[in-house]
Amino acid sequence: MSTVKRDTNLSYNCWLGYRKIKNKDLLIEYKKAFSCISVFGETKTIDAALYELKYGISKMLGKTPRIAGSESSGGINIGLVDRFDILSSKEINDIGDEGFIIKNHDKRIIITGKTGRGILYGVFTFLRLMQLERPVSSMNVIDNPVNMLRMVNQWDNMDGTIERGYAGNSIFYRNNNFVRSKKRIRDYARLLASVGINGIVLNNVNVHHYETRMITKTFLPKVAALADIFREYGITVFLSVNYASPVEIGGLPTADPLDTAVREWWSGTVKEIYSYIPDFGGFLVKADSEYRPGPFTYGRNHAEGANMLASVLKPFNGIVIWRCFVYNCLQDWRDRETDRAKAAYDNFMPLDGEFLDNVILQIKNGPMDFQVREPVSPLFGGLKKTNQMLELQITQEYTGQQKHVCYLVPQWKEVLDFDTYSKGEGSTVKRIISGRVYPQKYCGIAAVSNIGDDETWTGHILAQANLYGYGRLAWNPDMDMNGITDEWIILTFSDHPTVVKNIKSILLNSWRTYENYTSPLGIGWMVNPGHHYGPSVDGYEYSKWGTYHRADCFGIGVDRTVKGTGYTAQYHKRNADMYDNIESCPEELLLFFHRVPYNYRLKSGKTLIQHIYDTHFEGVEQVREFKSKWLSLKDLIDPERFEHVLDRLNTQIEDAIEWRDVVNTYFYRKSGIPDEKGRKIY
Ligand code: GCW
Repeated sequence: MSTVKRDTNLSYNCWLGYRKIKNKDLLIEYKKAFSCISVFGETKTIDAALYELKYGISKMLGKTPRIAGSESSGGINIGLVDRFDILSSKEINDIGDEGFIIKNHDKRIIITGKTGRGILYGVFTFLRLMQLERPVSSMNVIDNPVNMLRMVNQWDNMDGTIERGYAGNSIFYRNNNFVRSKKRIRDYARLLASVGINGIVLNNVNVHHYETRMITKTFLPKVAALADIFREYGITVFLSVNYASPVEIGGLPTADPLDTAVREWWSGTVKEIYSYIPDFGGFLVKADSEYRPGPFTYGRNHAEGANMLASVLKPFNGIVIWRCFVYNCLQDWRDRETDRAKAAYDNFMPLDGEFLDNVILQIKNGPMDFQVREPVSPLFGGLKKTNQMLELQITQEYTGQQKHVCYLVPQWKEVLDFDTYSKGEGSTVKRIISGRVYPQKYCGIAAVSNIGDDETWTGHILAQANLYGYGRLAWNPDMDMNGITDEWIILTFSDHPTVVKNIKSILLNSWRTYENYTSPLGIGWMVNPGHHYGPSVDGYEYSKWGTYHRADCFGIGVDRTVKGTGYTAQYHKRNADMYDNIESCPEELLLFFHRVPYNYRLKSGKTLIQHIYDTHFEGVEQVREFKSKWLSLKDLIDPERFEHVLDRLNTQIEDAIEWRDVVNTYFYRKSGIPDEKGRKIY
C-alpha cells in the first residue's frame, strides 16, 4: 500500500481537503460564529461528527475551535433533536431518521437530527457550505435522503486484487487476509459518509475460495472490526456470499434451498454473524450467472433461492440483495430470438410478487452490462410487486478504466430520469427505486466502487468526481448536474472561475467524447476480451457464435424490434413503440435496436458510415481540446495534480487515436465506402 501523508496530500484528501477560507470578511464572520462547539449527546457517530467538524473548521479557519460543555449555548451546537427546545414540531416532523436540520438561531448554529447519522450528514453539509463560502445567514437547511439504501459494492478479493479495479489493490485485503492498518479504511468511511452513503458490501460478488470463508469464525472477528469503523460513520456492512457455501464450507452434499439441512446451516451461520455484528446488513448474491452457483443447479428458481436466505435473516432484520445480472454466457447467437438483452427480464418478471419482503432485486441500469450507452433495463417499471435497487458502475470497466476521463453523472442522470410509464407518466426510474411509484419495504441504489490503494484513491483524479457525484445523486437524484459538478470542483480544486469553467467543460463533455471514439450508437463492446481495455471490434470473450454488433458488408446493428429478437416488447407500450420505430428510436441507441445499412441517413443528414467516421475523428479532437483546457490551468492548480491529470490526458489522446483508427478501418473494410472528407483511414 502506498504511504500517505494525510494532511498534505491533495490527491488523497479528495473533496475533504478543506482549504483556508479566502474571503477575508467571511473569514472574520466565520471565526466569530464558529470558534466554539458544544455537543449534546454521546454516541460513536456523534463523536465522529464532532471529529469532522473540528477537523474541517480548523483547516478552513486556521484555528482549532474550542469545545465547550453542553451548558454553553453559543457557537455551533450539535446533538439529537430532543436536546433543542427551539425547534418547532413541524421542523422535527419534517425530518426522517437520516435527515438533518441546520438552523441559524440567535447567534447559534444548530446541527441536529434524530440519529447520529442525521447529525453526521448535517455536519458534512455544513462543512461543504463553509468551503463553498456561503454566508452564515444562509445556513438554514432541512434535508432528507430520497433513497433509503445508498450503497457501494466493493469487488475486492481477499488476495488483494479488485475485479475491474483500476486504482491499485484493495484497501481491505492482502495475501488472503485482512489488512492490519485501518487508517485508510477509516478515511474511506469518511469520504463515503460525507456524501451520504449508508451501506457497503465488503467483498466481490464473485465469491471465491477465501471469501466464501468470510462468514466463518476465522474471519468474522475481522469483518466485525471493519463494521465497527463503518458504523461510526453511519455505514452498515454487508457481505457477498457464495450460494454453494453449505457444500464448500458446511460439509453438506447439497446447497438446495428447499433442503432442511441447508436451511439450518444458513440459519446457524446467520446467527453466528449477528453475534459478531449485531447490526449486520445482510447478503448480496450473484447466483446462476457467469459460472456462479445458484438455485438452478437444484431445479429451484430465484425466488426459492432468495427467500430461503431471507427467511433466516429476517429475525435479525437482515436483507437479501439478489442480483438480476443473470444470463447464459454461453448462449448461441444464431437463433434470431436469442438475445442476451432479454435475459434479466425473462428470468425475473415471472417471479414478480414471489419474493419475501426482505429481498431486494438489484438491477443493472441497462439490460446488458455497463456499456457506454444502453437503454434502461425494462425490469424497471416491469416489476411492480418486488423491492428493487438500481445498480450502477462507478468503476470505469467499459468507460476508459480510469485512464480516460469519463464523468458518468450525465449518464446516471439519464437513467434516473428515464420514464418507464409503468404507472402512467412520471414513473421514472428514480421514483421507482425510491419507492414512490410502488410501495416497497426496502429499495434504493448501489454502485460498484472505483477506489483502490492508489494515492489518488481512483487512479485518475478526475474519477474522484464519479464517486462524489454518485453519492450526491444517491442522496437526491433530482440534484442538478451542474450544481454537483461545480461543488466537486470547488471542494477539490478551487473556486477560481477558469478552474471551474475548464474542468466543468472537460467533465460534462467527457462521456460523449468517450462514446465518440469508441463504440457507436449504442452497439456496445468492441473492446478487447477479458480485460476490456482498448479496441477490438469483434472482441467477445464468451461467444464462438458471433459478435455483439453483427456487422457485415451491408450494415450493422441488432434488430431488437418485435420483428427481430422481440426485446422491445419488454417495455411498456409507449417506450416499446418508440424503440420499435426506427424514426422515433433515439438515435444514440439506433444500433442497439435496429439493424441499419451503412448508407442509412441519420437526422443530421449524414449516412451511418459517415457518422461513424466523423464521430471517431471528432472524439480524438475533443480529447485534444481537453488537454488544451487543462494546460491553461497550469498556474491555477498544484503541480502534483496538474501533472497527474496531464499525464492521463496524454494517454487518453494516444488511446483515442488507436480507437479511431481501429474502428474506422474496420468499417471501411467491411463497407468499402470511403470517407466523404477524404481523410486517411488506415
Ligand atoms: O461486467 C461484468 C464484469 C465482471 C463482473 C460481472 C458482474 C463481478 O466484466 O467482472 O463480475 O459483470 O457484474 O457480475
